[in-house]
Amino acid sequence: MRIAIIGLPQSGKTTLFDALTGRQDDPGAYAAPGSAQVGVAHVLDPRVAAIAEIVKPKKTTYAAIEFVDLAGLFATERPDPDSAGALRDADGLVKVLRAFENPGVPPHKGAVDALRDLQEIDSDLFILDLDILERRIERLRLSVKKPTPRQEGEKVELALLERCHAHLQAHGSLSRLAVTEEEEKALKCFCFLTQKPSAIVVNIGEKQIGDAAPVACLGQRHEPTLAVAAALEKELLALEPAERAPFLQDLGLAELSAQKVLAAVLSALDQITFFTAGEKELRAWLIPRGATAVEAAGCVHTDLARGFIRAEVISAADFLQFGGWKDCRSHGKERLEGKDYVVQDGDVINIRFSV
Ligand SMILES: Nc1nc2c(ncn2[C@@H]2O[C@H](COP(=O)(O)OP(=O)(O)O)[C@@H](O)[C@H]2O)c(=O)[nH]1
Ligand SMILES: [Mg+2]
Repeated sequence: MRIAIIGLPQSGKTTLFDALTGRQDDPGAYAAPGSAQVGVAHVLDPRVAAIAEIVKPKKTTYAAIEFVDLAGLFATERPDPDSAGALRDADGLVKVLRAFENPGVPPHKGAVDALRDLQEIDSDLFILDLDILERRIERLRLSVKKPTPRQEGEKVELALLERCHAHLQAHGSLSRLAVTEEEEKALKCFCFLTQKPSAIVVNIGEKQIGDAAPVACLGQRHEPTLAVAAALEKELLALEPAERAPFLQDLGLAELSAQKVLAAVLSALDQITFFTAGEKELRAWLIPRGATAVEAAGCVHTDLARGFIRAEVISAADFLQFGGWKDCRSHGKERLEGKDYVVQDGDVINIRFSV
Protein backbone atom coordinates (compact mmCIF):
# COMPACT_ATOMS: atom_id res chain seq x y z
CA MET A 1 0.00 0.00 0.00
CA ARG A 2 1.48 3.31 -1.04
CA ILE A 3 0.36 6.65 0.36
CA ALA A 4 1.39 9.99 -1.15
CA ILE A 5 2.08 12.89 1.20
CA ILE A 6 0.91 16.06 -0.50
CA GLY A 7 0.54 19.69 0.43
CA LEU A 8 1.77 23.18 -0.28
CA PRO A 9 5.50 23.97 -0.10
CA GLN A 10 6.87 24.41 3.45
CA SER A 11 3.80 22.82 5.05
CA GLY A 12 5.97 20.11 6.61
CA LYS A 13 5.51 17.21 4.17
CA THR A 14 9.13 16.08 4.39
CA THR A 15 9.16 16.59 8.14
CA LEU A 16 6.06 14.39 8.48
CA PHE A 17 7.58 11.84 6.10
CA ASP A 18 10.63 11.69 8.38
CA ALA A 19 8.48 11.43 11.51
CA LEU A 20 6.57 8.51 9.97
CA THR A 21 9.39 6.60 8.35
CA GLY A 22 12.18 7.38 10.81
CA ARG A 23 14.36 8.79 8.08
CA GLN A 24 17.20 10.74 9.64
CA ASP A 25 18.48 14.01 8.26
CA ASP A 26 20.63 13.67 5.22
CA PRO A 27 20.45 17.03 3.45
CA GLY A 28 21.90 15.54 0.27
CA ALA A 29 19.09 13.02 0.12
CA TYR A 30 16.29 15.61 0.03
CA ALA A 31 14.14 14.99 -2.99
CA ALA A 32 14.44 17.48 -5.80
CA PRO A 33 11.23 19.31 -6.71
CA GLY A 34 8.97 17.00 -8.66
CA SER A 35 10.77 13.85 -7.61
CA ALA A 36 9.46 11.37 -5.11
CA GLN A 37 11.09 9.90 -2.05
CA VAL A 38 9.80 6.59 -0.69
CA GLY A 39 9.94 5.25 2.86
CA VAL A 40 8.21 2.67 5.02
CA ALA A 41 6.25 3.05 8.27
CA HIS A 42 5.36 0.06 10.41
CA VAL A 43 1.96 -0.32 12.01
CA LEU A 44 2.86 -1.21 15.61
CA ASP A 45 -0.36 -3.05 16.34
CA PRO A 46 -0.21 -4.01 20.06
CA ARG A 47 -1.88 -7.33 19.23
CA VAL A 48 1.28 -8.39 17.38
CA ALA A 49 3.47 -8.14 20.48
CA ALA A 50 0.80 -9.91 22.55
CA ILE A 51 0.47 -12.78 20.07
CA ALA A 52 4.29 -13.01 19.85
CA GLU A 53 4.40 -13.61 23.63
CA ILE A 54 2.31 -16.74 23.07
CA VAL A 55 3.67 -18.05 19.76
CA LYS A 56 7.33 -17.11 20.35
CA PRO A 57 8.00 -16.95 16.60
CA LYS A 58 11.51 -16.83 15.13
CA LYS A 59 10.53 -13.73 13.21
CA THR A 60 7.89 -11.04 13.76
CA THR A 61 6.77 -8.83 10.91
CA TYR A 62 4.54 -5.83 11.39
CA ALA A 63 2.30 -4.53 8.63
CA ALA A 64 3.95 -1.79 6.61
CA ILE A 65 2.66 1.24 4.76
CA GLU A 66 4.80 2.91 2.12
CA PHE A 67 4.87 6.68 2.04
CA VAL A 68 5.95 8.88 -0.84
CA ASP A 69 7.05 12.43 -0.20
CA LEU A 70 5.96 14.26 -3.31
CA ALA A 71 8.06 17.40 -3.40
CA GLY A 72 7.06 20.34 -5.53
CA LEU A 73 3.84 19.01 -6.97
CA PHE A 74 1.67 21.82 -5.69
CA ALA A 75 4.37 24.47 -5.82
CA THR A 76 3.48 25.80 -9.24
CA GLU A 77 0.66 28.17 -9.98
CA ARG A 78 -0.96 25.56 -12.16
CA PRO A 79 -0.62 21.89 -11.33
CA ASP A 80 1.59 20.08 -13.78
CA PRO A 81 -0.18 16.99 -15.18
CA ASP A 82 3.10 15.13 -15.77
CA SER A 83 4.34 15.27 -12.20
CA ALA A 84 0.94 13.94 -11.14
CA GLY A 85 1.93 10.44 -12.31
CA ALA A 86 3.42 9.39 -8.97
CA LEU A 87 0.34 10.78 -7.32
CA ARG A 88 -1.98 8.76 -9.54
CA ASP A 89 -0.15 5.54 -8.59
CA ALA A 90 -0.82 6.11 -4.89
CA ASP A 91 -3.53 4.13 -3.10
CA GLY A 92 -4.31 7.05 -0.83
CA LEU A 93 -3.28 10.56 0.13
CA VAL A 94 -2.21 12.35 3.25
CA LYS A 95 -2.86 16.07 2.89
CA VAL A 96 -0.52 18.10 5.08
CA LEU A 97 -1.76 21.52 6.15
CA ARG A 98 0.41 24.06 7.87
CA ALA A 99 -0.86 25.46 11.16
CA PHE A 100 2.50 26.09 12.85
CA GLU A 101 4.01 29.55 13.17
CA ASN A 102 7.70 29.74 12.37
CA PRO A 103 9.21 33.15 11.65
CA GLY A 104 12.05 31.45 9.80
CA VAL A 105 9.70 29.80 7.33
CA PRO A 106 7.46 32.26 5.45
CA PRO A 107 3.93 30.87 5.11
CA HIS A 108 2.10 30.44 1.82
CA LYS A 109 0.71 33.80 0.60
CA GLY A 110 2.02 35.52 3.73
CA ALA A 111 -0.36 33.97 6.26
CA VAL A 112 -0.91 30.63 7.96
CA ASP A 113 -4.37 29.44 6.92
CA ALA A 114 -5.00 25.69 6.97
CA LEU A 115 -8.51 25.85 5.52
CA ARG A 116 -7.40 28.00 2.59
CA ASP A 117 -4.52 25.59 1.93
CA LEU A 118 -6.87 22.61 1.99
CA GLN A 119 -9.15 24.34 -0.50
CA GLU A 120 -6.14 25.02 -2.73
CA ILE A 121 -5.01 21.40 -2.59
CA ASP A 122 -8.51 20.11 -3.31
CA SER A 123 -8.89 22.58 -6.14
CA ASP A 124 -5.57 21.40 -7.63
CA LEU A 125 -6.74 17.78 -7.44
CA PHE A 126 -10.02 18.85 -9.06
CA ILE A 127 -8.19 20.57 -11.92
CA LEU A 128 -5.96 17.55 -12.54
CA ASP A 129 -9.01 15.25 -12.78
CA LEU A 130 -10.90 17.72 -14.93
CA ASP A 131 -7.93 17.94 -17.26
CA ILE A 132 -7.78 14.14 -17.71
CA LEU A 133 -11.53 13.93 -18.26
CA GLU A 134 -11.69 16.75 -20.77
CA ARG A 135 -8.78 15.44 -22.81
CA ARG A 136 -10.29 11.97 -23.04
CA ILE A 137 -13.79 13.29 -23.76
CA GLU A 138 -12.45 15.49 -26.55
CA ARG A 139 -10.66 12.54 -28.14
CA LEU A 140 -13.71 10.28 -27.81
CA ARG A 141 -16.05 12.84 -29.33
CA LEU A 142 -13.94 12.78 -32.49
CA SER A 143 -13.34 9.04 -32.73
CA VAL A 144 -16.89 8.02 -31.87
CA LYS A 145 -18.07 9.47 -35.17
CA LYS A 146 -16.01 6.95 -37.14
CA PRO A 147 -17.62 3.58 -37.82
CA THR A 148 -14.97 1.32 -36.26
CA PRO A 149 -15.36 -1.93 -34.28
CA ARG A 150 -14.74 0.11 -31.12
CA GLN A 151 -17.54 2.58 -31.84
CA GLU A 152 -20.14 1.06 -29.51
CA GLY A 153 -17.69 0.72 -26.64
CA GLU A 154 -16.55 4.30 -27.14
CA LYS A 155 -20.12 5.57 -27.01
CA VAL A 156 -20.58 3.87 -23.65
CA GLU A 157 -17.30 5.25 -22.33
CA LEU A 158 -18.11 8.74 -23.57
CA ALA A 159 -21.48 8.74 -21.83
CA LEU A 160 -19.84 7.58 -18.60
CA LEU A 161 -17.11 10.22 -18.77
CA GLU A 162 -19.64 12.95 -19.52
CA ARG A 163 -21.51 11.88 -16.40
CA CYS A 164 -18.24 12.03 -14.43
CA HIS A 165 -17.56 15.47 -15.85
CA ALA A 166 -20.95 16.79 -14.76
CA HIS A 167 -20.52 15.27 -11.30
CA LEU A 168 -17.04 16.72 -10.91
CA GLN A 169 -18.21 20.17 -11.98
CA ALA A 170 -21.15 20.04 -9.59
CA HIS A 171 -19.40 18.58 -6.52
CA GLY A 172 -15.72 19.41 -7.02
CA SER A 173 -14.85 15.75 -6.51
CA LEU A 174 -15.61 12.30 -7.88
CA SER A 175 -15.52 10.67 -4.47
CA ARG A 176 -19.27 10.20 -4.19
CA LEU A 177 -20.02 9.37 -7.79
CA ALA A 178 -22.51 6.50 -7.98
CA VAL A 179 -21.33 3.88 -10.48
CA THR A 180 -21.97 0.24 -11.27
CA GLU A 181 -19.27 -2.36 -10.74
CA GLU A 182 -18.62 -2.42 -14.47
CA GLU A 183 -18.30 1.37 -14.63
CA GLU A 184 -15.98 1.35 -11.66
CA LYS A 185 -13.70 -1.02 -13.57
CA ALA A 186 -13.80 1.22 -16.64
CA LEU A 187 -12.84 4.25 -14.55
CA LYS A 188 -10.01 2.54 -12.70
CA CYS A 189 -7.39 3.25 -15.36
CA PHE A 190 -7.91 7.01 -14.99
CA CYS A 191 -6.76 6.91 -11.33
CA PHE A 192 -8.82 9.97 -10.49
CA LEU A 193 -7.22 11.91 -7.66
CA THR A 194 -10.45 13.19 -6.14
CA GLN A 195 -11.54 9.55 -5.75
CA LYS A 196 -8.53 8.58 -3.68
CA PRO A 197 -9.13 7.96 0.00
CA SER A 198 -7.38 10.60 2.05
CA ALA A 199 -6.53 11.67 5.58
CA ILE A 200 -5.62 15.17 6.73
CA VAL A 201 -2.69 16.01 8.97
CA VAL A 202 -2.72 19.51 10.40
CA ASN A 203 0.91 20.29 11.17
CA ILE A 204 0.89 22.24 14.42
CA GLY A 205 3.59 23.90 16.46
CA GLU A 206 4.59 22.68 19.91
CA LYS A 207 2.52 25.38 21.62
CA GLN A 208 -0.64 24.24 19.84
CA ILE A 209 -0.57 20.72 21.28
CA GLY A 210 -3.93 20.04 22.94
CA ASP A 211 -5.58 22.99 21.16
CA ALA A 212 -8.71 21.92 19.24
CA ALA A 213 -8.80 25.05 17.03
CA PRO A 214 -6.36 24.00 14.26
CA VAL A 215 -8.52 20.98 13.37
CA ALA A 216 -11.87 22.60 14.21
CA CYS A 217 -11.22 25.48 11.79
CA LEU A 218 -11.49 23.02 8.89
CA GLY A 219 -15.16 22.41 9.71
CA GLN A 220 -16.86 19.05 9.17
CA ARG A 221 -14.75 16.85 6.91
CA HIS A 222 -15.40 13.33 5.75
CA GLU A 223 -11.65 12.59 5.86
CA PRO A 224 -10.05 11.39 9.09
CA THR A 225 -8.28 14.50 10.41
CA LEU A 226 -5.71 14.92 13.15
CA ALA A 227 -3.18 17.43 14.44
CA VAL A 228 0.49 16.45 14.58
CA ALA A 229 3.48 18.52 15.67
CA ALA A 230 5.62 17.05 12.92
CA ALA A 231 8.90 18.81 13.66
CA LEU A 232 8.71 17.86 17.33
CA GLU A 233 7.72 14.27 16.50
CA LYS A 234 10.69 13.98 14.21
CA GLU A 235 13.04 15.25 16.93
CA LEU A 236 11.58 12.95 19.56
CA LEU A 237 11.76 9.96 17.25
CA ALA A 238 15.54 10.37 17.11
CA LEU A 239 15.73 9.81 20.90
CA GLU A 240 15.84 6.45 22.66
CA PRO A 241 12.37 5.55 24.02
CA ALA A 242 13.59 5.98 27.62
CA GLU A 243 15.00 9.44 26.83
CA ARG A 244 11.81 10.35 25.00
CA ALA A 245 9.37 9.49 27.79
CA PRO A 246 9.92 12.55 30.04
CA PHE A 247 9.56 14.91 27.04
CA LEU A 248 6.28 13.30 26.04
CA GLN A 249 5.05 13.56 29.61
CA ASP A 250 5.95 17.27 29.77
CA LEU A 251 4.02 17.86 26.56
CA GLY A 252 1.01 15.94 27.85
CA LEU A 253 1.37 13.31 25.12
CA ALA A 254 0.89 9.61 25.81
CA GLU A 255 2.95 8.58 22.81
CA LEU A 256 4.25 9.77 19.46
CA SER A 257 1.55 10.54 16.90
CA ALA A 258 2.97 8.51 14.01
CA GLN A 259 0.79 5.50 14.87
CA LYS A 260 -2.28 7.75 14.96
CA VAL A 261 -1.47 8.97 11.47
CA LEU A 262 -1.19 5.35 10.30
CA ALA A 263 -4.52 4.56 11.98
CA ALA A 264 -6.13 7.52 10.17
CA VAL A 265 -4.72 6.27 6.86
CA LEU A 266 -6.01 2.74 7.48
CA SER A 267 -9.41 4.13 8.42
CA ALA A 268 -9.54 6.28 5.27
CA LEU A 269 -8.64 3.25 3.13
CA ASP A 270 -10.98 1.00 5.15
CA GLN A 271 -8.26 -1.57 5.75
CA ILE A 272 -8.37 -4.22 8.45
CA THR A 273 -5.64 -6.44 9.91
CA PHE A 274 -5.35 -10.20 10.02
CA PHE A 275 -2.50 -12.29 11.40
CA THR A 276 -0.64 -15.40 10.38
CA ALA A 277 0.97 -16.91 13.45
CA GLY A 278 3.36 -19.83 12.98
CA GLU A 279 6.53 -20.75 14.84
CA LYS A 280 8.63 -19.51 11.95
CA GLU A 281 6.94 -16.18 11.50
CA LEU A 282 4.23 -14.09 13.07
CA ARG A 283 2.99 -11.52 10.64
CA ALA A 284 0.33 -8.82 10.46
CA TRP A 285 -1.33 -8.21 7.09
CA LEU A 286 -3.52 -5.40 5.86
CA ILE A 287 -6.51 -6.17 3.68
CA PRO A 288 -9.56 -4.18 2.53
CA ARG A 289 -12.61 -4.62 4.76
CA GLY A 290 -14.94 -7.13 3.12
CA ALA A 291 -12.12 -9.26 1.66
CA THR A 292 -12.64 -13.02 1.73
CA ALA A 293 -10.52 -15.85 3.13
CA VAL A 294 -9.23 -16.76 -0.32
CA GLU A 295 -8.24 -13.14 -0.92
CA ALA A 296 -6.42 -13.13 2.41
CA ALA A 297 -4.66 -16.34 1.33
CA GLY A 298 -3.61 -14.69 -1.93
CA CYS A 299 -2.22 -11.76 0.00
CA VAL A 300 0.14 -14.17 1.82
CA HIS A 301 1.10 -16.21 -1.26
CA THR A 302 -0.53 -16.92 -4.62
CA ASP A 303 -0.08 -20.68 -3.98
CA LEU A 304 -2.25 -20.43 -0.87
CA ALA A 305 -5.07 -18.92 -2.91
CA ARG A 306 -4.62 -21.36 -5.80
CA GLY A 307 -4.62 -24.46 -3.59
CA PHE A 308 -6.99 -23.10 -0.93
CA ILE A 309 -8.77 -25.85 1.02
CA ARG A 310 -9.98 -24.05 4.12
CA ALA A 311 -9.04 -21.40 6.64
CA GLU A 312 -8.61 -22.12 10.33
CA VAL A 313 -9.65 -18.92 12.08
CA ILE A 314 -9.40 -17.67 15.66
CA SER A 315 -10.16 -14.12 16.72
CA ALA A 316 -7.17 -12.30 18.24
CA ALA A 317 -9.20 -11.81 21.43
CA ASP A 318 -9.73 -15.58 21.80
CA PHE A 319 -6.17 -16.32 20.73
CA LEU A 320 -4.87 -14.11 23.53
CA GLN A 321 -7.42 -15.20 26.12
CA PHE A 322 -6.96 -18.94 25.59
CA GLY A 323 -3.26 -18.79 24.84
CA GLY A 324 -2.69 -19.93 21.28
CA TRP A 325 -3.72 -22.51 18.69
CA LYS A 326 -3.79 -25.62 20.85
CA ASP A 327 -5.83 -24.26 23.73
CA CYS A 328 -8.19 -22.40 21.40
CA ARG A 329 -8.86 -25.69 19.60
CA SER A 330 -9.55 -27.58 22.80
CA HIS A 331 -11.98 -24.83 23.87
CA GLY A 332 -13.75 -24.90 20.53
CA LYS A 333 -12.60 -21.38 19.62
CA GLU A 334 -11.20 -22.32 16.22
CA ARG A 335 -13.55 -22.00 13.26
CA LEU A 336 -13.11 -23.72 9.91
CA GLU A 337 -14.05 -21.33 7.14
CA GLY A 338 -14.37 -21.64 3.36
CA LYS A 339 -13.20 -19.45 0.49
CA ASP A 340 -16.03 -16.94 0.83
CA TYR A 341 -15.63 -16.27 4.54
CA VAL A 342 -15.39 -12.50 5.08
CA VAL A 343 -12.23 -11.85 7.08
CA GLN A 344 -12.76 -9.89 10.31
CA ASP A 345 -10.31 -7.44 11.83
CA GLY A 346 -8.03 -9.33 14.23
CA ASP A 347 -8.54 -12.80 12.77
CA VAL A 348 -5.62 -15.13 13.29
CA ILE A 349 -5.68 -17.31 10.19
CA ASN A 350 -4.02 -20.53 9.16
CA ILE A 351 -4.63 -21.49 5.53
CA ARG A 352 -4.84 -25.20 4.67
CA PHE A 353 -3.91 -25.64 1.03
CA SER A 354 -2.63 -28.13 -1.49
CA VAL A 355 -0.90 -27.40 -4.80
N1 LIG B 1 8.15 25.32 13.96
C1 LIG B 1 7.87 24.32 13.13
N2 LIG B 1 8.53 24.25 11.96
C2 LIG B 1 8.24 23.24 11.12
C3 LIG B 1 7.25 22.27 11.43
N3 LIG B 1 7.16 21.40 10.40
C4 LIG B 1 8.06 21.82 9.49
N4 LIG B 1 8.71 22.92 9.93
C5 LIG B 1 9.77 23.65 9.22
O1 LIG B 1 9.23 24.15 8.02
C6 LIG B 1 10.18 24.01 6.96
C7 LIG B 1 9.57 23.24 5.84
O2 LIG B 1 9.33 21.92 6.26
P1 LIG B 1 9.38 20.74 5.21
O3 LIG B 1 9.02 19.50 5.95
O4 LIG B 1 10.65 20.75 4.47
O5 LIG B 1 8.17 21.18 4.27
P2 LIG B 1 7.76 20.64 2.82
O6 LIG B 1 8.19 21.68 1.86
O7 LIG B 1 6.27 20.56 2.90
O8 LIG B 1 8.41 19.32 2.64
C8 LIG B 1 11.40 23.32 7.56
O9 LIG B 1 12.34 24.34 7.87
C9 LIG B 1 10.87 22.70 8.82
O10 LIG B 1 11.85 22.60 9.81
C10 LIG B 1 6.58 22.38 12.68
O11 LIG B 1 5.71 21.55 13.03
N5 LIG B 1 6.92 23.42 13.48
MG1 LIG C 1 9.74 18.64 1.23
